[in-house]
Amino acid sequence: GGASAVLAFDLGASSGRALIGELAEEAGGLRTLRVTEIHRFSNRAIHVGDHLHWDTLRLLHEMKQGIRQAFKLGYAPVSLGIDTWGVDFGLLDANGELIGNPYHYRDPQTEGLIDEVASLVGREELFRQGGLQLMAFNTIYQLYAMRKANSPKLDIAKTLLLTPDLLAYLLTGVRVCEFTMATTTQLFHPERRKWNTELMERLGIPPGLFLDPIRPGTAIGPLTPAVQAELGVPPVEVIAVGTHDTESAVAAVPAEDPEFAYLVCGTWSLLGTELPGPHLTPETMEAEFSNEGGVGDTYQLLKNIMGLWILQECKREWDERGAEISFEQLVAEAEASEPFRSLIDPDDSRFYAPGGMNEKVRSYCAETGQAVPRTEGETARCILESLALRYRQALELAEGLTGRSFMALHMVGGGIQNKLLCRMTADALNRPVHAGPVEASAIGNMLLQLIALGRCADLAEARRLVAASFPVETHRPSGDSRRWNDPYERFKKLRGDRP
Ligand code: LFR
Repeated sequence: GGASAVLAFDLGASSGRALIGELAEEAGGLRTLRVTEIHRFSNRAIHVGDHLHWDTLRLLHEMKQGIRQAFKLGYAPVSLGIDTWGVDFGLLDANGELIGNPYHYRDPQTEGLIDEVASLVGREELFRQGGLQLMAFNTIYQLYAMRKANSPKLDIAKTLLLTPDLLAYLLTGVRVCEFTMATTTQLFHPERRKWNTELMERLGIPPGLFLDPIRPGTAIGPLTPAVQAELGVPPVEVIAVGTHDTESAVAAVPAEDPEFAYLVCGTWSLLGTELPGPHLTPETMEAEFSNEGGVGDTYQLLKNIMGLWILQECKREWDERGAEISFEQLVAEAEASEPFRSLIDPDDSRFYAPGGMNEKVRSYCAETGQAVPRTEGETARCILESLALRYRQALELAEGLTGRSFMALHMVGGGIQNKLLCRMTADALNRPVHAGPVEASAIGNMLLQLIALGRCADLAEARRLVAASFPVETHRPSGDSRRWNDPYERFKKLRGDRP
């Protein structure tokens, strides 16, 4: 019923969606969550001069359409939550106005800055004080790039708001900083659980920009009177959920075993396990794992893997050339192609920037003395097998770091619609893959709203609700997983024994 509906905005790098969640009482007192998508919109990176930006105002507009639609359809949500990708931000001036257009994390401005900042601070220190895999898009490097460019924006900025907090601010007028996103900046000290002001000062990043983090599941405030009037809706409460999409997705993993392994599968692949606190050993740094703050007082020890981005970019090129190959057809052609003909290292830095992806895959294969993919099917097969092998490596690393042994892998997110990838992963790992739910980020977003509203007790109860509400498909290893062993050795050689 309408009284218990919540609205989730889940924004990804290529699209955003608005979904309604409704708690239903089933016979026998069992409660389930019903999810309905009510609005979907594209989100595109926009090149402007030398920079790559997000179209933030467009996103705000589409979110307003989503709110309007929720009421038009009669759901009357009591609250809404927003989750997005990590690391990106907007700056507000002294009058509370947005300064310029937020940068996209794939903007080339941060190229080479990992090494430059490491030479100032030291790699070990950076890891110990930030907890993250050193990735060029981390907020720390974006701000350092702006400082190096003498960006006047940085001089007039009063407040930094990470993307979900920025969008919430544009709807409510209230400025907050939600914890899970704060931990993606590399400027938040995982042990002290405080902003790392010394590090900011060393890099010329103004510490005054950062607000004290609030816990996921905290109410921010109602829609502003102006937004209410514009949309003709009542004062819906905006709640800070686990606003980093990865953390929302992990919250929605329907695992019974608390020491489960997961793979959040979308544009990026995040493979990891849940811990009560950060894991900041030298081995973790060597293995290039991140410690990201999660919901429910957790830390997520995870590896960030390039993910389906490579295939999405190849497909975008094929579409632009008019190849008109559907996703299903592509997967079918991949399946029909020769196995293990060529492999790539999905985390090779050449695959990071948008554009020319087919050529990048071909040149990678040629340079490493392998057969060059000739068709869409062969290219897709190469990418998917390489991802499955990378997942195996990451899972083994996670076991080594934590001493846990994982009997299975939970896969969630849009990427699991690619069943070939799920099956390949089960074979590569020689362990069952439990796939579901697809809408994990949006569901996790709703769960934190339900917790904030007192409709759900805690994370454990929330996960039981997911298990009761959404199907999980188990992909078992096909039986001849051994044929993945030689390719795995080949794959590790390609990576030159890097973790
Ligand atoms: C996934 C994700 C990852 C983050 C990447 C860039 O959508 O949020 O967790 O590393 O996007 O922000």
